[in-house]
Amino acid sequence: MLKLRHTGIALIVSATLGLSACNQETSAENKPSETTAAPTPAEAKQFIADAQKELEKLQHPAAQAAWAYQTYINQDTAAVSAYLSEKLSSRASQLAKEAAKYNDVEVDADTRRQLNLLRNSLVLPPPGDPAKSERLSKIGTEMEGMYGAGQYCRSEDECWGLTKMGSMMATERDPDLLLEIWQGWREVSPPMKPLYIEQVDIANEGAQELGFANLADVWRGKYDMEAEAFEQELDRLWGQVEPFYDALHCHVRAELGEQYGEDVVPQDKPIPAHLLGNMWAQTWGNIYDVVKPEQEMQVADVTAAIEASGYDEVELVRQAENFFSSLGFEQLPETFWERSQFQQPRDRDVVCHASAWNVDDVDDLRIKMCIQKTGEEFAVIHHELGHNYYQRAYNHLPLVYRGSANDGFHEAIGDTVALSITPKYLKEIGLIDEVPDSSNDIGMLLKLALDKIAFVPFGLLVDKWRWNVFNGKVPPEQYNDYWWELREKYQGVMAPVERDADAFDPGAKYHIPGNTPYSRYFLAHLLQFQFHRALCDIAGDEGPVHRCSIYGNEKAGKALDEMLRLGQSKPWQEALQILTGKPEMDATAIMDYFAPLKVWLDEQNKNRQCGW
Ligand code: X8Z
Ligand code: ZN
Repeated sequence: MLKLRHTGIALIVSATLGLSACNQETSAENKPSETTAAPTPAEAKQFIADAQKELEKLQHPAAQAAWAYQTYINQDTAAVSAYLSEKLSSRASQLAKEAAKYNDVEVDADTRRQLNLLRNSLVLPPPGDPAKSERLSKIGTEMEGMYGAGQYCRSEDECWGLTKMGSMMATERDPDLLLEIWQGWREVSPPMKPLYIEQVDIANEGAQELGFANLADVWRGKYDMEAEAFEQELDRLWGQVEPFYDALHCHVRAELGEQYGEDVVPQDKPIPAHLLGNMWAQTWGNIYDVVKPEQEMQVADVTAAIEASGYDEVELVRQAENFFSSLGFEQLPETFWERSQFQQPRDRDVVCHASAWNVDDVDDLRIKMCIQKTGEEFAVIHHELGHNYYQRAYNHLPLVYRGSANDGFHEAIGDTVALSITPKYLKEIGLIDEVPDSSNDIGMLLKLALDKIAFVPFGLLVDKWRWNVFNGKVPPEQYNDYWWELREKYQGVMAPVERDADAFDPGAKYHIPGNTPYSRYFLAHLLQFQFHRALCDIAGDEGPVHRCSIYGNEKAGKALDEMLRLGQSKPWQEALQILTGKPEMDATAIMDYFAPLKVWLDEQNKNRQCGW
């Protein structure tokens, strides 16, 4: 699949890459000749092979241009990137339409899977009309640039970018300052709203030309099951996690009430979104100090350990590479070190949001980050490398199979490895001196749950918002209200101040202007615990799963690689079965991992009024 963006998952074209201009004449040359006879299975096979060959050629320059743009945002890189991405996606869309010609041909299962994947491969399918296709590509590129270059100016000579504001959200505790930053960053998105509305219209038209009801059906149709069934599956999984989330929310709200006063944090309402240590209130680990147990607990402070070690950004990435090497994965190529962006450049705008790329779809692996030397970002480095190792593991497959089993798998691999960054591992690599004994486990579990369990409802609601925007149930005048309705309903988080009529708060989250589907992260947060449990079993670890590290275990590495190598060639259920022995996604793994914490939370919450 084409991997233009982070995970490279999105086949043909990543979202923002739109496309262009293969006009009708050009495409006619490539169309199979019109014959009256029904096409044969052999012709179907030839078609899908040729289609992939052609798209492979188009995607490399498009990915190079997208990389140039995202690491140096200016009008020229924007124009070239939009142009090449349009070439790619318009051709992919034409080929997807042509594939319909083989709908009734009796082909083997593998050919059928490839034809289906081609039809479903675009994130934003462009319509056949070249003007609309071009416009779609330009809009995507423009919104990405608006986000990347976004900043908040609190005065004429003091402007802050997202990196700075993100770290202030994590560490500042003055509620007025936090509110200023929270509101300030959201000034970046109102100008995106007209573009977003237009984009939804055009991409829906493209989806309809491919035979889908709308774009929501394209997005929900990538999971080897019916779109409706997929949505129900997400709700089922959320139902497994919800009681735990409610307990965590209850404890956190009570402690925030103590910290800031109950007039700032009312105890019967959702939590104001600016107090949770993260710009989007999606992970809460940064406020561990506010909500930690009263009883003194030793919890490894990875940020402090990194600071003490003196590691620079590259050394942190080397350390993460070393983990994968210890599992038996081949080292990253020299070009990875030469071409990646590890630090935010001083002299130009870039898209800082972390991503992993395989630019030539073979071995031109890179990450693009603006690394902060914190424990949180150390985990993100592993997350990104997980994408790179996955991309390399499936690079031998036909183009449409170069993706993960489902997109949640891609997002889960690096996180799975990062679950093995245990105190024992940190000691092994010399970052800490002592492994805290198990009487400290509740502290460790609480810190991690603030990231992993707190994230789950956010991971769910982002695409619930988008699906209902795409299918027209939520019209533009309700975009922002509906966003906050979902935030309150699922997360129990509310806007700290009334929102302006022109606010477009979803646009202040990267994946909305970046058009990166988000259900993948919801799935990944559950899958990573399934993978971790399975790998710890394979490694023969007999202790509690939250103390298990697979560092250095080649047997576990081999089992992981076996799944990665399948790419998207088989339904995800099969890939999951290969690693875990079961074909179902299942939240009991994350629940079991944090089980001791649930007992502790219930005890803390005994005399509290929970809920909102
Ligand atoms: O976007 C990402 C990765 C790149 S695929 C850094 N994540 C989501 C986010 O930041 O919102 C990882 C977890 C959720
Ligand atoms: Zn990712």
